[in-house]
Amino acid sequence: MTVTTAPTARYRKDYKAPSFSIDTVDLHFYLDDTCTRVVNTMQVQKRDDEPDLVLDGEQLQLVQVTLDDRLLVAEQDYKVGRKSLTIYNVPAQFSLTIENTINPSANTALEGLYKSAGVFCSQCEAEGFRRITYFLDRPDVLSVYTTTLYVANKEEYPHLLSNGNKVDTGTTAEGLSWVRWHDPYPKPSYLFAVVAGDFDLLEDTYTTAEGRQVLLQFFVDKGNLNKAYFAMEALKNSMRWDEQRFGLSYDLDIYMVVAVDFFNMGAMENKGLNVFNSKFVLADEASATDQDFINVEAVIGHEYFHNWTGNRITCRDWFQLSLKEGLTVFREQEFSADQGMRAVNRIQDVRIMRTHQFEEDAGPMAHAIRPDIVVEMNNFYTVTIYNKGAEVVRMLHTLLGEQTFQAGMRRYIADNDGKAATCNDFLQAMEQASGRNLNQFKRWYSQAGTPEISVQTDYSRRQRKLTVTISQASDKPANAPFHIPIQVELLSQQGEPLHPPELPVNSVLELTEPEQTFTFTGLKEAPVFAPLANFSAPVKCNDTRSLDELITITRFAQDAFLRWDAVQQLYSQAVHEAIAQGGALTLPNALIDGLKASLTDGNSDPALVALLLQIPSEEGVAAEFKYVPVSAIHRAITELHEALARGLYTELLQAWDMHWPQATDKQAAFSKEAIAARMLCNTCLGYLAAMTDSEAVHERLQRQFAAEQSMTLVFGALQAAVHNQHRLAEVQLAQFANRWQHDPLVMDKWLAVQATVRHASSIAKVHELTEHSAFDWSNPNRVYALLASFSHNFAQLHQADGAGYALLVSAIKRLNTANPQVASRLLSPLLNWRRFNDARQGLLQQVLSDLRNMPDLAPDLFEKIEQSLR
Ligand code: 0A1
Ligand code: ZN
Repeated sequence: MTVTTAPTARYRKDYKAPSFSIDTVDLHFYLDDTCTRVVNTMQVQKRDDEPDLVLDGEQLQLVQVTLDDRLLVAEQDYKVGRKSLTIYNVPAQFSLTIENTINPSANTALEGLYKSAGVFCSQCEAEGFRRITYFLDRPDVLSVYTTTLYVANKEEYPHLLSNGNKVDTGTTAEGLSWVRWHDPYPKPSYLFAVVAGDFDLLEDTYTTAEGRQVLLQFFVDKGNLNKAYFAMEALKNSMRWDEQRFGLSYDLDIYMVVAVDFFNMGAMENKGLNVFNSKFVLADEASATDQDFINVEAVIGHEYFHNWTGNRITCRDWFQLSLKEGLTVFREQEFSADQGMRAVNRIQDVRIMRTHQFEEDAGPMAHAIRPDIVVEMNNFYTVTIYNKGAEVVRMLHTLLGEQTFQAGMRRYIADNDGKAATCNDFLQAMEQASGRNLNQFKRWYSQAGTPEISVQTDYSRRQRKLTVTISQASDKPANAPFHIPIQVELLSQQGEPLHPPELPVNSVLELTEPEQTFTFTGLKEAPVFAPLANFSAPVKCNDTRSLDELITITRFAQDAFLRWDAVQQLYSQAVHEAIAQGGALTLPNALIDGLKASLTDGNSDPALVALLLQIPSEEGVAAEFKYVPVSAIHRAITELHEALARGLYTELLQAWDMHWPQATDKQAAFSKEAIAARMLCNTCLGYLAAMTDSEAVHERLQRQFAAEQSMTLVFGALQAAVHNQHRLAEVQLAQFANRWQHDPLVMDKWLAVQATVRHASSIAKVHELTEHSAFDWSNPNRVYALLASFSHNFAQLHQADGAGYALLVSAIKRLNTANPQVASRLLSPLLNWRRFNDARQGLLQQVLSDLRNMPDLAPDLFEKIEQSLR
């Protein structure tokens, strides 16, 4: 966990196949809070002429080692290092038994086996198994596991779980109860899991297309059963969807999901035994928002889809992480989209890319989706590996089309099932299925950075011809040109879609050169050219389109993303002008009129209208600047919010009133229509609450806050009041806390909403809330809700006096040894100091060097700070 010497980097190019295979693993866990005994028997085979077997192990107390029934002697037969166990001169084939102990209660890093909130739970990805026993803890060593769990007190731990099928139970002569599990599928150690605890259990079954009856089990904290039904439905939907769209069925007779309160990440796809952060399982209407429900469905799907893309076909080494994560995020996104809100989902995914991934790609931790160098693997569970990885898979899908892409998937699975594969194996399958050469496309895997495309159009009325010149440039000078699919729309001035003969049927232009020209003929007037429909590539677009063109696109483009994006361009132009001129922000009348029309016409999808009204975040605008003018951005965004609130006041009220009945319709509670109505009501109220003197607003804020049956509406009202510092804020905050103090997941919302107030008072508030009983330093969800939320409150984090930095840094210091993964997540927003003015640069460099000098600096933090300061 901590370092005294600088941790060393590992390089992708140094990959070497393992010298040994471990065919079977027989594990026995004698569970105990502070001294759990692990007995691990492995059947090992030599693969080359390496004399010694070197196993990974960290923070283990070794008891004894036996090789083929011979008790080994320390120093003579083996050596224990700080992070390894070396067995000298082993035979070609042997059985090795290692006995060691671990302390689950002291494990606050939540990696390996830990005990929290009365539950024993493991987390092995990426390199946590080595904190359980000595092993070849790398994803290309696949073994068949048998696991036996022993407990002294069966009443305290009625559920003893591990991967695969339960094969036997019993009681030892000493009175220990035990349960044995066997997983027939060879797997890497990172997919191993054990859980022991007392839970409520929700059961159901699913029959696969192949006729297999699968028992589905959800284990949740006592009293929470009624909050697990939605997740169960989501699981069954995922299983069905994967059969229908990808032709993939589940392969065991049991699928278990355990919801735990202490977890660093979202969830984990352990074979047959998923472990979930409880916030991605538990949901009911009174305590969870629509977005929470949508997230539950997405994460349940994600972990389920890993069974094929991750578990059956795993990664050869951790540099290939995006092989499973990018592909599985793509599958998860398609699953969510197929549930019915495709356009809304796509726009939300693009927002994540633009605000967070572009930022990461422009900072010191920028890495390709298949990185070349890693110090701490836990630092690479990033928006780049996950979300950009999914965008790269999506580009392949765009280039090949659904049918050919699915043929490529079938090929990939046929060739790699049961193996540890590489990103190149995936690309090779796609090449073979499509007959296309993907050599240039492969650069998306090896080159970091965000390409920027520029578009120039030239129309000749005489020739009735449009000439479009598209060029690409990279923010990383060494990059070679990318293969960029650019889906386009051509519109007449009146907004009709145009299909000149040169436009491919799928409307996708392929940019492969630094600059390329495309011509379109038979056009009797200058058309509007709209590139990057559906955000067909993760690139920036240097936009020089006129106001009129943008307005045409907002009104007539077929693609919802293009319409949304054109409005975003208009917001962005207004913000940039206000910043450049230092003056008041103005919005084009045509934009205001268009928004008024969308708010009041009954035909537009209210969810899309809500998204049109969503202005860029301070962070999003900052990402567009090489040098970030913090206070000017803050001022411009505040003005934009107020200008819309004032300019649209009447229509916002009207829209709220129009959608309120649908938003509160009990019959249609979770229909697409009701969700969309609530989205728009919340968005309207988010603006209206800025009109602090309006009685009409006051009344609606109260009415919506009182809509007890729907957390979406209650929290929407609370957020509107708090973020606008409305006079109702304090009383609503108090009432909300009073109503929900028993439910930590709901109190996380209460913490987060206060940490994201765009006002200088938020720093003192966050500080004060760290002392509140709803907060707990040892629980990652609480830390993320309060401190990670604050770390994205851009202008407050970057307060000129350094108070925001001080707040975050003290939290990072506190978590450095207790939970380095969580500490490392909080650090990211501080790394890009080069993009701020001199005073902030100085402050940031100071806090980073301060952290750098901490005794016992965790490798997770070390890697990021070194990258940032070099
Ligand atoms: N594979 C999981 C994510 C995950 C990664 C690491 C973890 O602990 C360090 C936990 C979960 C997923 O993609 O869902
Ligand atoms: Zn995943």
